[in-house]
Formats: sequence, C-alpha cells, structure tokens
Amino acid sequence: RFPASSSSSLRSARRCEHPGSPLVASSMRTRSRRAAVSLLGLIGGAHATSLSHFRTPVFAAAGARRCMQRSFRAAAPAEAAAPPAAGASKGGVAYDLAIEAKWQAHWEAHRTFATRRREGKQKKYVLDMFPYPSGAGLHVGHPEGYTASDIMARYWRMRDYDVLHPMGWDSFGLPAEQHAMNTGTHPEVTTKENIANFKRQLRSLGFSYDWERELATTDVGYVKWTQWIFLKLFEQGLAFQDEKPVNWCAGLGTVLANEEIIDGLSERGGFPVERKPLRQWVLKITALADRLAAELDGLDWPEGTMTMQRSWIGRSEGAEIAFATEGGGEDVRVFTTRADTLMGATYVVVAPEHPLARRVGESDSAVAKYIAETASKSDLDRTSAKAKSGVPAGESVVHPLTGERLPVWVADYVIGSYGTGAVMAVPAHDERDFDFAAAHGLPVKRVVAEPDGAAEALEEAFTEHGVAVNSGPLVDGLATPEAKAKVVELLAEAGRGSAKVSYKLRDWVFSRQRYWGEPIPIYFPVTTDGDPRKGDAYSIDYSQPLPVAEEELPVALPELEDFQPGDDPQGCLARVLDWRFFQRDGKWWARETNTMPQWAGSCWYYLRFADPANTQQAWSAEAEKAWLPVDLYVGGAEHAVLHLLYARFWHKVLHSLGLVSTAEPFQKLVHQGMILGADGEKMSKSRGNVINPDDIVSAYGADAMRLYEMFMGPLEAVKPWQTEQIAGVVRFQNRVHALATRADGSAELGDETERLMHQTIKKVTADVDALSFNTAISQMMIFSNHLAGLKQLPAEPVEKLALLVSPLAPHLGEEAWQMLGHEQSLAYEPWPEYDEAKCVETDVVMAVQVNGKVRAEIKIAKDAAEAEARELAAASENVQKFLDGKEVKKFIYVPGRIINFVAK
Ligand code: ANZ
Repeated sequence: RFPASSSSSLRSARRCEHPGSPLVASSMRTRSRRAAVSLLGLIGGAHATSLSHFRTPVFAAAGARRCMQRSFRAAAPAEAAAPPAAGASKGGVAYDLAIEAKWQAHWEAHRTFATRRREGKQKKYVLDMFPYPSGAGLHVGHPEGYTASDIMARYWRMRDYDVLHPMGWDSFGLPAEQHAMNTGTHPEVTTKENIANFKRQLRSLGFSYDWERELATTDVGYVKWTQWIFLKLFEQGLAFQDEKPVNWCAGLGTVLANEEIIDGLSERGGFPVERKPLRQWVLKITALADRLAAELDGLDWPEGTMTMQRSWIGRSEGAEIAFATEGGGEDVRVFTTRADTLMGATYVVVAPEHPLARRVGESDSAVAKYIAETASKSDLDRTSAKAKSGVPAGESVVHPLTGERLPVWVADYVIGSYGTGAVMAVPAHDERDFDFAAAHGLPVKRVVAEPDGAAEALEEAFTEHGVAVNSGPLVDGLATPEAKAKVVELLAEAGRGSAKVSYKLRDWVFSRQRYWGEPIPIYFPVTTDGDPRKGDAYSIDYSQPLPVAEEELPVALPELEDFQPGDDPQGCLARVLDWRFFQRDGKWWARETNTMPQWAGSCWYYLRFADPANTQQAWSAEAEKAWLPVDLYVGGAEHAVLHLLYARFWHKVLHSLGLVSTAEPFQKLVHQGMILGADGEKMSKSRGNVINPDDIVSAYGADAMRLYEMFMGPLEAVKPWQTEQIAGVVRFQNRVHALATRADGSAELGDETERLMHQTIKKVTADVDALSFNTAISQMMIFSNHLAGLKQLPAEPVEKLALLVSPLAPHLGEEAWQMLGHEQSLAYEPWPEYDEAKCVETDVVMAVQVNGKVRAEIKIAKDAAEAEARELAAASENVQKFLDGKEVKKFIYVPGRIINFVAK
C-alpha cells in the first residue's frame, strides 16, 4: 500500500524525524533498518497532507447557523447549479444539479443532522480525522475518507442508531505561521479564511455533519481545555522540563523543526543546522509504553498500522549487564537482546553522549573532537551510515564472567538515548559490530554455532539462533533461548546483570519556540531589581515551574506583529515583555514562552465533540459516556503512528484519572487509500496532475463525485484518478432519477424483480457493513438496469433503490424519494429489510431435448419432481411435434440441468 522507500522518501524521512519519537524505529542494530526508513518515510507524508490544525470562536448555535447559511449561499453559485453532465434522463424530467443545493438548504433549514441521543438507543460515533485548513483547500483525498464515513453515518441513522458525526479544524500549525512571517498577516486571519473555504467545500459535498458541533483547536474556548489537560499531565509528573538537543540554526537565529531541515541545512536559506541542548517541555509517554503496545490487541485496526505502532514503541526483551571499569569508576551498563553471546564480546562501545565518553573527552582531544563531529548528525544518519566511525576511549572494562579486559570505544553507531547508551560488541553475531571490528582491527570470536553444530570461520556476522559454543561448560550446547536464560542466571548470581525490557519509544518533546500554538500554562519566579517589562535586568528560575490556576485559563496568545522567531532560543513570545512578565503580591513572575506542538489539539478533539459548548468542563461525564469511544475513525495512513499514538497516550492518562471510561479512544480504524493523479503518480502541483474537488463538483455534482470516489475501487486501495470514468456513475445517477419519474404505483411486482430487489438489499447491506462501497454500487447498477428494462415499473423497487443509494448519493436519494411522493426527508427512514427466502432463485429455465436436440425451453422450479418436469416438457408444442408418432423409450431428468426424451 505504501510507496516503496526511495531516495526521496529517505530524504523526507530525514526531514521529518520527530524529536519526541524514536528515530530508529525497528531495530537499533541487527534488525531491519530499512523498515525504520520506510516507516519514517511514511511519517514524512504526515507533514505533506497534514492532519494538523485550528482560531475561530466556538459559535453560539444560532450565530453558527446564520453564519453557515451565508457560506452556504456562497457555495451554490449559478454555475454550480447548471447541469452540464446530467442532461435529460430518459423518459423523464431532466436530472438537474440544482437539486443538490436544494437539499443542502433543506437539511440546513430542518436541522436534519442535529445530533440526537435518545434513551435506550444504541449509538455510533463516526469520526473523520479533521483537516488542517491549508490555503490550498481540499484535495481529492479528503472527500474519499469523508464520503466513506458519511455513508456510514447516514446508514446507521437509517438503522435507528443515534449518530455523532462532527467536523472541525486542526488549525494551529506551521503553514499559517510561515505565511505570517512572510507577509505579516496574522495567522488568525489566514486560518479564518482557510476554514471558511474548507467549510464551503465540505458543505458542497453534502456531508451530514452536525455543524452545530464545529470546533477549531485555535478557538480560545478550546485552547483553555487543551491547557487544562496539560496541567493534568503536569500534576501527574508526566510533563516535565529537560535539556534536549534541538536543531539550532545560527544563520537564521532560530530553532528549526525537523521538517525544515534538508541534509543538515535549513530549508530556508540553506544555513547549517547544529544539534544543541535547550530547555524543553517533555511528555513522559514512555511511562505508558507497555500499555500502548499491549492494549492495541482488542482494537479493530488495520494490521499494518498496529504493527507500525508496535515497532514504533519497540518493546525489546533482553538483559542489562554491568561491566566494571578498570579505574573503579561507574560501571558501564549495556543493554543486550543476546545475553547468550556474552562470551563473544570482544570490546565495549559507548555512545558519544555517554558519561564515560564525556569524561574521557575532557582530557582526550581525539575523543573530544569525535564527540563534536557527531553532534550535528541525526540518529537516523548515525544508524544508517555504512562506514562505522569511532575512536578508542583509552580505557578498558572487566568482563563480568571471565574477568577478561575489554577495550572501550566511543562510536556513534550506538545511540545515546536507547537502552543504556552502551553496548557489548559481539562482532561474530552482530552486523554492525562485525563491520566496526573489521574497520578497526578488533577480534571476532564465534560463540553461536549453526543449529546442526557447524561453526566455520565467519565471513559475515551469524545473527541467527543456533547452539552456544566456546561459552563454558554451563552454557555450551544450549539452544539460543535457553542459553540466554542461563547467562542471565549466571549474571544474576554474580550480581552483574538481570533481565530487562527496553523500548524504542522516547519521551515526547512537547515544546516549540514559536508563536502559533497553545501557550504552555506555566510560570516561573523572577529575580529583578527593576521592571523587566521596561527592559531592566532579570533572571528567571526555571527550576520552579508553577501551574497557572485553572480559573485563570486560558492563557491566550498575545497580539504580535513580528512573528519571526528571533535570536532568543526561548522563542518570539519572549520578546513580548508585557505578556511575559507580571507582578503578583509584589513579586515578579515570567510566563513560559514555549508553545505546544501541532499535535496537541488533535490529541483530544474527539472528546470535545461529545460536548463542544460546555464552558464549565472540557466535557461532562454524561456526554463522554453517551458517545465514547469512537466507533469508526477514518483517516489517512500517514497518521498511523504519531497522531494515533499521542492521542492514545493522552486518553490513557485521562482514563487513569477517571475522566474517560474506556482505555482506548478509537475502536475501529480505517485508512482510505491514496488517490493518485491520472498518470499514476502522487498528485502534486509540480507534476500538474492535481484534481480540484471544486471543479468536479461544479461540473458533475457532489453525488457524482461521491459515487465516483467510492466506485474507483476498494476504499483502502491506492488508485489513480480517471475523470473520464465519472461518466459511468453519472449514467447510473441519471438512470435512478429517471426510474423515479416513471414509477407507477399500480404496476405489479413480478417474481424476477422481487427476487432481484431482495438480493440487492441483502448485498448492499452486507457491503455497506463491510465498507465495500464499490461492490455495493455495482449491485445497484445491476438492479437499476433491470428496472430500466421493465415496461411496467412498480414503485416499490424504486423506493428501495432510493433508500439504498441515499447514503452514497444523498441528494439523488432525497430527490427520488420526494418524486415518489414522500414529504419527509429519508434521512431517518428505516433501512430496507430483505427476506432471505425471497432472495433464492426458485425457477430455472431449462432446455428440453428430444433425442439430444433442443426443441424447447421451459421455466420450472429448480427442484421440481420428475413427473412434474415430464408433464411440463411434454406440454410444449414443439416437443409434441417431434414426439408425434414416436414412442418414448426413456425420459432423462436431472433437476435444473437436463430434460431429454429418448424416443423411437
Ligand atoms: C550484544 C549483541 C549480540 C546484540 C548480538 C545483538 C546481537 P533491539 O532488538 O533493537 O532492542 N543496542 C543496545 N543498545 C543500543 C544503542 N543504544 N545503540 C545501538 N545499538 C544498541 O536491539 C538490541 C540490540 O541492539 C542489543 O543487543 C545491542 O546489541 C544493540 F549477537 O548486544 B546486542
């Protein structure tokens, strides 16, 4: 499903490393680095089509309605209403695209999709990954997922569920901020404009959202509760400050996000970027690593996504082993998944960030130089480099079981933040150690033989499981799993090691030194002799972070005209002295000037949708119980890891605080497949293969767009856009419309039509349940063709067809329903039922042979008895003609297959 990793995806992988996440996803050393790369490549996509962002005040319901009516009218200009592709439908009134605007106005005026929650009814919460309202507007990938979820929302309403189907905006984020920096336009202005445009586009597609629940993550009333959740994390010790390496670009005087860096240079200006420690807020997602991995089990998610989450979390079972240092300093502790290879360790490697390396670097200039060189490299660059660089530390450690001395090296293929930041190197059985040993002339000692006992000299590392050799009488001969356990036992006896689980997942760096994000609601004591707002000297004590009181939330962003980050690494808010400093009880305090990352708002929006207008609480317990968890979550696979992991993390914290009642937020997850350009390539401006949904809607209508996107192929498949194929669904649409104009209440429902009607209801129901919309449409095409061929067209099958088609093509469904004489919208009309018995084909058409030659055809029950078959066959005129004057010697009858008279 995902594009194969190429050099460009590698590049985007590099650019998009997320500072709060493990950079090397699959395996640090021996396991597939390629998986890590393609995983990161995929995340790269996350930034391209970002789910990210949202500042408009939460509308009061009435105001919202008024405002929506305005934008609605704008959405239905005269051209859009013209029917260029529809034409006159055969035998009836022209199918006019203006009906789409008509029905949208109807739903609006009647509040058709206002959410209801009735006592004793079951619920379905159908959620889309809300969009970042970019300046470019919707692309064709958005309506694909949104149509799928809308079909389900409409279908479940007809099945008598109470449905929550909301939409909102993930409206904080980089593009609006970048635009602000370039043009001086306030991000709030850009964001508002973009939201209005997105909303116009979504409304033109006829989605059944409850717009009264609309929210944007930039709404002050939303920011308040995002900050409130941050304070919950802070109270729990899950949000803390730490010095973390950031990408410092001296040329631009700013900290850059990973996606703003290409090959070590800033995307803007091409200045070198160096990794530099900076005070940051960090969320302790690692505290929940085990639950985040284990609790995926009960979810109905795509297997691939669960696998990616698991490998991102990277649970690894192994052992921690302590090597004593020669000089009697701190032990060097290593993490290994192959304790069984302990006797094959020939040296020990520490990462350049390791305390031992730093200590040695203070007096050893070669080590100091090496540490400085590696500082600019990202973890991915370090782990994927072919050449294994490194320098000797000039010290040795003691092997915990043999007492042998092993040299210590400093090398950057060991990552400082994974495991203990140090490894025991076993070149015979680990590829990277093997390469490193070869490059630096270090010994290789084989301690694992092939399963059959063969142990030849090695030309490359033998990384498989096998049988222990050269490992002493207690371990030799044991198969790898037993050998691991035995070595851990021996280490435990010696007090030098124990079993240990490590995770690749890293704590989440949760601060940015930027403007367009939620201010972190923390402040610090200030020492000053004057007034820091007037520029007097001050010092801030960052070691004493204090939470802003709940009643003082939200901490709103100050007005700003210059959005450039500036040369203070604390970010542009640090320049807004009036906002930053305040006095209380005669003392000075300073606000935190870091803001939250793009991901914050999307971590809990699904909860707010349950209770969006609540001013007293983020959500009420009743609303949460009424709607959570999300029953169906639809969105792009590019969010398979980060967004979903972050949201699950917040949810689990809220769960442990008793604020939500389920452990997981999203029960079922579906990713729509990417829609490629007509050339089979990813749509992009530079290729000129981008399709604008507005153009399709104004030329063919929303229903045609919806039907086409669902008919292109399976929802999850990657598929190319083919405008010319829209004609097929337009024909279908016209045919259904024409049927509604012709239907005649007095016409009789024949057997064949009745059977096909029940078969169609059955198949469409099963297909919709399985989100297999393309096959549902095929079946309705077959059915509509059949009906179009009838001379006398009864109303019942056309009514059923109108109901069945309505979740997919809601304007058409409503229009047909109205033409058939119904006054109410069909949105809550019961979904058609089928009768299993009536689905079965009972009659067959059979050839009747006389002496092996076909002489007639009869229609007969599939399982008719021989006597009945003979009587019916013999009654045919032509058969009588050929039997005339002959004696029937034999009658051959195989039910449903053969009827033959053998006559002389
Ligand atoms: C000795 C050994 C022998 C190893 C052998 C492997 C094979 P996963 O499965 O990804 O957890 N390792 C540990 N910490 C590391 C770090 N900070 N940077 C780079 N590599 C690190 O991989 C665990 C293995 O990766 C560990 O097991 C260690 O190498 C290495 F035949 O220890 B092993």
